[in-house]
Formats: sequence, C-alpha cells, structure tokens
Amino acid sequence: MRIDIFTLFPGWFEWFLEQRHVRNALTIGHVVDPVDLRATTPLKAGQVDDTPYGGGAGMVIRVDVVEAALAARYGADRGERRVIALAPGGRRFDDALAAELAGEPELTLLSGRYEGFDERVHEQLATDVVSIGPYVLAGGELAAMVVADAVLRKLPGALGHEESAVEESFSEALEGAPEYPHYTRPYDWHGHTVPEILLSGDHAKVREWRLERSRERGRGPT
Ligand code: 6GU
Repeated sequence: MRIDIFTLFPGWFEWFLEQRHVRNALTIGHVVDPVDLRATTPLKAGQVDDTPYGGGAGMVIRVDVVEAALAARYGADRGERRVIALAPGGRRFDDALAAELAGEPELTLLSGRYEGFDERVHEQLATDVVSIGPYVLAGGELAAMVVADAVLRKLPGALGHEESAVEESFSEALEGAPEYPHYTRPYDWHGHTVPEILLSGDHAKVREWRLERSRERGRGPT
C-alpha cells in the first residue's frame, strides 16, 4: 500500500511516521509519503489559497493548486486511483470504509486547511470526501493520520498479532459491535475482580461470553 498525503504542513507527519506500528508497516514495504502542496503551486510566492467568492471569513485552497500538485505526482491521468479529500462535511469514516480502503493498492489523501478546499476539488479532483466525525478540526492533517492509521493496521503483517485486527471493535467478526471487555492481572484489584468465566479454561464458553458482551455494548456509532 502506498499512501500519499497532500498537505500544507508535511512536518505534522514526522511524528506519525516515527511511531512503531507505522514504522513496521514501512519496513514490510508500505509507503506513507507527505507531499507539500505548496511545492508545486503555479502561483507566485508560494500562494495556495484565495479569498472566497461571495465574501466571508477565511481563505480557501485553490483548485488549480491541488490540480498542479496531483499532476506533478501522477501526471494528468490518475486512472482508478482513490483520491480522498478530508473535510468535515464528508462521508463519515468508519471501520467498513477503513477495510475498503485497505484493499486499494494506492491511496491519495488531501488535507485542507483554512476554510478548506474549493468545492471543485471535492467534485472534480477527489473520488471521495471523508470526515472523521461531527466536529471541526483546524485542518485535515489529523484526519489524514486517523485514516492512514486505521487503514495501515488492516494490512496483513502490520500488527504484531494477525488475529488482533480480525476480532476487534466494529469488525464483521463481532457483527459490527464494539469489542468485548479485556482483563489482565491482577485478578483482584481493590475488590474489583475479573469475571470467573475468563478463568474457567472453557474456550467455547469464553467465546460465547465475549460475543454477548460485545452485543450488549450495542452497535457502534454510525
Ligand atoms: Cl476530515 N477535516 C476537518 N478540518 N475537520 C474535521 C474533519 C476533517 N473530520 C472531522 N472534522
């Protein structure tokens, strides 16, 4: 998997790229590449944004700037490539979308700043517009990291334990429900003990108990 992340702040991703699970993914051949939107701007003095038509506060990232950045990297024809603009008004990111994106050979993430992208970036340059939740962030960088993180950990070999990603919160194995509760030592912590069934050694019963707890927690937020 190759993930290119177009941003005005490539430095934000340095910390992300240093984290162990991301480094592991890079070690086995995946690529996460922050691309500076400003580096390829066709405008003078590194300009990337402009005042909004119709007036109002804030600045809007220009569609020709994003077009030039994509063309510099991919040429004029992006083919089947999935280009995902991160914006608060987009489709809500969830586990199913993470799994779907993990099946793509390459991904492009567009992180906006200021008041976001010119609408024509969403309509003409992106294949998807994705939001990570009903709140407004200062920019799409954190959202891009959330998407990259959730997608990378779906890839085979990216986690220490292969099963961890199969039976986890919101996954199909758990019928889309949140994960069951986990316990480890100490058995008795200030009188709060661990459910006896988990110590029983009866794997079928443990499975059943976990599935029940997972169902009890209900379906995740949609
Ligand atoms: Cl993708 N971008 C911004 N700026 N805010 C958000 C978001 C994205 N998703 C939720 N809030």
